[in-house]
Order: sequence, then C-alpha cells, then structure tokens
Amino acid sequence: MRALITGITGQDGGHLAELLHEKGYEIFGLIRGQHNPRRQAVEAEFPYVTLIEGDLADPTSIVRAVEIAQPDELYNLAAISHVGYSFKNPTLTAEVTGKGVLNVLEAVRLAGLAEKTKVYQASTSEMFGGLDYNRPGRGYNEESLFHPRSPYGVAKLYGHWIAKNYRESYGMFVSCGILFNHEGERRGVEFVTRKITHAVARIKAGLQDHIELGDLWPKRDWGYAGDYVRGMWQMVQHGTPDDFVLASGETHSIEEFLDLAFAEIGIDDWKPYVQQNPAFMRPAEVDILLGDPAKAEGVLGWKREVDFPGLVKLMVAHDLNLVGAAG
Ligand code: NAP
Ligand code: G4F
Repeated sequence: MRALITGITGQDGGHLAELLHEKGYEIFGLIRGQHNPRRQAVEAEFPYVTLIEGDLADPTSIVRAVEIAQPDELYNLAAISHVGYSFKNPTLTAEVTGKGVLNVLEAVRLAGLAEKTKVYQASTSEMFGGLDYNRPGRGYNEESLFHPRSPYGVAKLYGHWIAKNYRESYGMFVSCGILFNHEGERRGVEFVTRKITHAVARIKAGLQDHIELGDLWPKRDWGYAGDYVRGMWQMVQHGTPDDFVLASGETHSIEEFLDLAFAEIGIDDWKPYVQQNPAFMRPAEVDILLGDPAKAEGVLGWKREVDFPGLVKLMVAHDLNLVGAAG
C-alpha cells in the first residue's frame, strides 16, 4: 500500500507516518518551502518517508506529488492550523486551509486516480464554534450545526463541504474526520497545552519563572494524537466514505490543565506562575467544545486509550526529559 501524507512535518503527520510504517506502507510526505527548517528533523525521525516538495496553495505542485506517489491513500493533514494565527493571516488561511483541499481533490482527479485513491480530509471541531445553542451539554456529533468562529474554522468548513461534494459528485472515496483537540509530545509549542507543559518543565529546570497566556476559562475536549491518527486510518479502511467525530467525550478548562500540569512538578497553586497577556486572546473565542464519538466507536470500533490526566502526565514527562529536568 502506498500513502501520501500532506502535513508530514506536523504533529499528526509524525504520528501517522509511524503508524503506517508499522503497517508496512510505502510512505510519501509533502513538504513545503525551498528550505524548510523541519526537513532535517523529519528525515532523521522518519528515514522511510520519501519527501516530495509541494505547497497546498500551488495546484500544479500537488498534481505532481500525486503523480509521483500514486497513492492508494492520501491523508490531507496540511493546513494553517493555528486559530490565533488565522485571525492575523485570514487570506492565507483561506488559500491553504480552504482552497488547498480543492487543490488536493482536483489533483487526484487530474492524475486519473479518482477511483483508486482514498482521501482523508482533516476536518475539525472548530467548525461547530462552541456556542451554547449548539447541542448544549450533549456533545457535538456528525449531525450538529456548524457555526465557525474564526477564519480557520470558516476555511475548514469550506474544505469539509468540498470534500463531501467530491464524494457525492464524482463517487470518490473521501472521508472527513471531525476531530476534537488532540495533543501530545509532538504538539507545537504555539498551542496552549504544549505551551504549558513546556513552560512547566522549564520552570522546574529554573530556565523561566512564569508563563504568559490568554483566556483561561475556555474548555476543550482534549485527547491524545496517537489515538486519533489510529481513528483516521480506521475511517479510510471502512467500506464506505463517511464523516466521523473523534473526541474524548469530556471537556476541561485550561485552568484544569494547569492544575494537573503544575501538580506534576509538585506545585499546587500555579497562579503566581501564570500571567495573562491580551496578545494571546482572540477576537472571537470558542467557549466550550465537547464531542460525542459514539458513531466512530460503534461503526469503526475506535477507542481512545489515553485519558485527560494521562495526557497531561505524558506531555510533562516528555518535556521534563527534553529540558534535562526529569527525575
Ligand atoms: P500542525 O502540527 O500545525 O501541522 C500542519 C502541517 O501543515 C505542517 O506540516 C505544515 O508544514 C503544513 N502546511 C502548512 N501550510 C502548508 C502549505 N501551504 N502547503 C503544504 N503544507 C503546509 O497540525 P496538526 O495538529 O498535525 O493537525 C493536522 C491537521 O488536522 C490540520 O489540518 C489541522 O487543522 C487538523 N486538525 C487538528 C486538530 C488538533 O487538535 N491537532 C484537531 C482537528 C483538526 P510546515 O511545517 O512547513 O509549516
Ligand atoms: O491550543 P489552542 O491554540 O487550540 P484551538 O484554538 O482549540 O485549536 C486547536 O484545536 C482545533 C480543534 O478544535 C484544531 F482544529 C486546531 O487546528 C488546533 O489544533 O487553544 C485552545 C484554547 C483557546 O481557547 C485559546 O484561546 O486555549 C486558549 N489559550 C489561552 N492562552 C491559548 C493561550 N491558546 C494558545 N494557542 N496560546 C495561549 O497562550
């Protein structure tokens, strides 16, 4: 089996490369930029991945990548994925996170692979928007209303619908995973969980004395990325293309994340170590995300293995090791 992963340098790209390698796939990874600073790290960690240069905003480069890889499965994970960044770069976000999906689907068609290549599209819980009227207290599922609250969420919603449109119009196998937040040791430090665990480790090591964050009350449905990429693969192995929510079914505030992370280094009261900085607040916030993964659990047999305390523990342990403050 041959797989093409866009977003190979990202968190999920790394977990997925590892999983597909264990399963014996020949793996191709799309990498952008003439001098991508992550290239060396990816080559060192995943020597079995063949890198192909291309950019989601350049349709020709995607056709070329698809022609080279001739994939049985294409996982479209590439995106401008940071919500805060999308407010500052809305046009770029629309081009890459939105129109980039169209470029991928068209590339598969133009390469004559519409019947062969199964496509996974990385949709997101950000499309729900977290407003109270939207299934309050029950958890969003595949039938919930969409009300995106950021340029990122709006762009992802275009990607989601164009993916469904290609499934319905051309009979292509295109499945959309509507994934809630998933984190882990590969998470970028620009996201709140890893920003916290990295800072906690550095505080323990005496390398910094506080952390600056935005709003602390928003709640997220956090899971472990390794569990979620397994779900992506299961969606693609399923007999028919469809949409599936992957979530933990629990929601926790950033304050709760801080409680657990600081407790790992023996600090019960994190308040003296946390300063709020408006620079990290967003023009519109998604207050609360809670997902209902019943369909994925029932139809695919997907089950997460890492719970919320386990996630925080593994991330802090990883970062303590990274800064040499473990033990
Ligand atoms: P990530 O770590 O931010 O990775 C994003 C990837 O996209 C990187 O490899 C990045 O490459 C690549 N990329 C950005 N712009 C590109 C372009 N113009 N052309 C080609 N590649 C480009 O994201 P992630 O957490 O792994 O998430 C994977 C996907 O799932 C994303 O689409 C994200 O929006 C979606 N998602 C994530 C979550 C989550 O909680 N993690 C939840 C729901 C959905 P560079 O290294 O070159 O920047
Ligand atoms: O970690 P975050 O940046 O993740 P966010 O916005 O929920 O988006 C992530 O999950 C989505 C799935 O729901 C993905 F689609 C998306 O690609 C990405 O992976 O922020 C989480 C919460 C937000 O409420 C934010 O306002 O944390 C809040 N926050 C508070 N201080 C902060 C900070 N977020 C960041 N990144 N940095 C802060 O200093």
